[in-house]
Amino acid sequence: MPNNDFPVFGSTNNSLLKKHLTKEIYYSLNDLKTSSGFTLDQAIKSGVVNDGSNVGIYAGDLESYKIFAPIFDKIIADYHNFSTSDSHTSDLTPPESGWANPDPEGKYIISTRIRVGRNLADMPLGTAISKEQRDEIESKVSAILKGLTGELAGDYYPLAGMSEEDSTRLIEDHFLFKAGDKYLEAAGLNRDWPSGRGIFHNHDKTFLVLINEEDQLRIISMQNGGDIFQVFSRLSKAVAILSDAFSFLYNDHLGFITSCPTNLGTAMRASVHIKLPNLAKNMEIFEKITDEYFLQIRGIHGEHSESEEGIFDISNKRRLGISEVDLLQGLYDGVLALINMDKEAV
Ligand code: ADP
Ligand code: IOM
Repeated sequence: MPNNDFPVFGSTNNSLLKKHLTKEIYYSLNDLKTSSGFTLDQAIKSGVVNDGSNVGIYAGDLESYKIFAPIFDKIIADYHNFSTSDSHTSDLTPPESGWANPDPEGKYIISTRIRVGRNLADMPLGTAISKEQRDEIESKVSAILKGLTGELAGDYYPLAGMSEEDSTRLIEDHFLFKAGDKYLEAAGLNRDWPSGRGIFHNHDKTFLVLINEEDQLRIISMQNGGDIFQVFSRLSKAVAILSDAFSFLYNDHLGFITSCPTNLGTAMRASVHIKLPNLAKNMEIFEKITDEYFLQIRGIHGEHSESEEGIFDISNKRRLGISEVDLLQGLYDGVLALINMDKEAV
């Protein structure tokens, strides 16, 4: 319910929400609701109560991006360098030329992971969804996943009623949801926990789908080493199968629609866990290279975590207005530049 009070942000809050939310924008939008009943106060709660937010705003549905456009458009422009007249084109076809492994000797890249987010076209996003709708998604998506064959065949593990043994194993594999994540909690994404949530993974643990986390589907391909092309080819195959089975929320301006505006467009984050011992001692040069290639540095336990033992998570920062294939080319070029710089710094 709108409370008519302009939010008070903490002094350490550096979110894009705090940067762009003016009183004028707030008061022009705070009594509006989308058809799923989603309000501005719900959209911004995560960024207001969590000073560590990078962005701090979530959509409840596609309509949120239109009704609350005065704030979303500013944040989208800032994060993705993308204007209201730009359009998005997706390209998930692995290029015939492929990409060589940027670290053929396996000295730097520990693992590669590419994920995309997807949400169903006829549903509100997870922030505004009802328990019945969430449970329905789980049952439809898990049914398709259980029917996958070949390399993608595997098992589905619902969070509700999960055995101690499965839970321990999934935690050890770093596959389990971040239970109690405060950012998702404040965004309304943990309601009715753990009902409707679960994890599918193939037998080799190189293909995973998280159901009803920040997005309804997080489709993930990952493996040890730096073979970006193989990881992308597997992802592309899985996404094609799921796109035949479901209609996903998409439009020509914003691409694939996701609950967090950082993921709009490709909804893809392609990352390598990489050891750069020499660059780690000179973050100024490190960040100069990552900025040049539009890459983001995260810690090894994901967003909002720190680097450990000189290992970094390097991924594409932009996701909108540029295709999946072009983003991967940028990651490849940037990772190669980082490795070369680390070698020179010896
Ligand atoms: P997102 O799925 O939005 O990219 P996070 O940054 O929170 O989310 O990462 C989710 C999980 O994926 C974390 O546990 C992180 O350690 C793991 N992860 C990310 N990139 C890699 C990678 N290249 N290799 C192995 N694990 C990874
Ligand atoms: N996507 C999301 N988890 N993140 C950008 C949250 C935030 O820090 O604002």
